[in-house]
Amino acid sequence: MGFNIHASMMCADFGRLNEEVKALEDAGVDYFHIDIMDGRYVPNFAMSLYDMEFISRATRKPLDVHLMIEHPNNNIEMFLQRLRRGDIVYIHPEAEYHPSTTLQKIINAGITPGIAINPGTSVESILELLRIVDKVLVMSVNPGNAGQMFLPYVGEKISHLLELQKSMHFDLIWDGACGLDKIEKYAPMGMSGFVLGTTVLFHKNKSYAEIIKDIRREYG
Ligand code: S6P
Ligand code: MG
Repeated sequence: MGFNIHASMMCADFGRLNEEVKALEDAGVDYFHIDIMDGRYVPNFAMSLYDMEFISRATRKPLDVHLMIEHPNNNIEMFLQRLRRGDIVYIHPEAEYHPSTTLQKIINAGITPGIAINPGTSVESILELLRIVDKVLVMSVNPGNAGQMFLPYVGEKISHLLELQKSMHFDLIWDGACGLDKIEKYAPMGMSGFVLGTTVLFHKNKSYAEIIKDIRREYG
């Protein structure tokens, strides 16, 4: 089966960010998930360009950068020039007039292109973009915060995307309120990655290494 674990770094302890990165890397996470928020596209501010750059330098693992910003085309170069081949950048199509132009910039920079799909966004409205991207981040909470409740109505859309994935060749990654039940159900169905935040990975009484070892042992 095989799936990737993405650590949601907005949930980490920024007072000891270097140790957090090392502990997560040693625990075996596959990606460092970087939530960038501008206070306009979403009603919150989270990580910055420089947090992203710091983490990129602190690890050899890839980053997946989730841009929750308005009109990323205006300044996407600032992100792209700080990233490496193998890193992923997801944009929100609703935040852009011409999302395909922005995705082309990501591709031209040698970075893996992705889109993030909000709970209220239909697959039909982004169907053409699915032909361009390699990664699709499917949001099961509204974007803007960690620690929210799973929105069950996204279940049907996820099933639809899992079906389309077979003929359109993108990878699906789960973002938001990801619990063990979601990994158990969706990994065997072909979900290729899970963003883990406060629901299972951060602020627990177990170490990152123990949590990730248990997940791999249970779900493959
Ligand atoms: C939400 C953001 C997510 C969260 C993640 C946290 O806007 O895109 O990546 O950081 O969902 O996980 P949890 O388990 O606290 O919901
Ligand atoms: Mg995210």
